[in-house]
Amino acid sequence: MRILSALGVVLCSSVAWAQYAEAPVTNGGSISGKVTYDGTPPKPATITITQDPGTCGATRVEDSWSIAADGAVENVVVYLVDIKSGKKMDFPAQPVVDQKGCHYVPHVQIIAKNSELQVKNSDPILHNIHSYLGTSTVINLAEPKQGMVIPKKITKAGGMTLKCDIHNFMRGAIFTADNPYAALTGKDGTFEIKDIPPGTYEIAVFHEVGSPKSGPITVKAGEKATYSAKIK
Ligand SMILES: [Cu+2]
Repeated sequence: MRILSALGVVLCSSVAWAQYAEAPVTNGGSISGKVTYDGTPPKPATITITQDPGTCGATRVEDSWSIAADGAVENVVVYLVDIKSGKKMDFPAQPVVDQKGCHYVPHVQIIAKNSELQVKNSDPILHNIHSYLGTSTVINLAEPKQGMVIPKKITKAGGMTLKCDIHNFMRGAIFTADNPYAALTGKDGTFEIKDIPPGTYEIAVFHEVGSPKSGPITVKAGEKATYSAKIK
């Protein structure tokens, strides 16, 4: 028995080694900053809607970029790539993506790896949500009825883009985090990530259509580090 339990400890710890481990953080640091558009922001196109205009509306302004007058970019995920331990995962246990008025609501969100995403259709028409992690399909669900909710466990980390196979103008994104150090920029392009154990990490940004970007960042105990990125 003793040998078996010792073996169990070895196996478990070798599995856990690769994964994020929760551990108390004392006197952690923070990272805050702002994401802005690099160059002249694109003028969003106005799309004429022919599929289900009664629910979706007759026209739509293309909504992949949300850029303020000063160039601030909303809905950018800023995250630490390589942190192995720290504060508790604190994203919702059952995150929801709703299809409402032919929009993904919320347009972009961060969920925890292995959480059970609740894919909801609030519209009285058929939607077929289709998500891509790079080029591979993760979610592909037809929901023909209003009020349907289908749970889908998301097991791979990274940024997925969302598209609807019925309505080609529907766009959005979901970022699946394997650690809690990820934040979404607000309308003013700013973000803050708190309670980070001191160290040097790789920080990266994900945007549904923008190019990814990353770089090193050093966080000191009890201090505020700054990270600002320009994306396009
Ligand atoms: Cu749709």
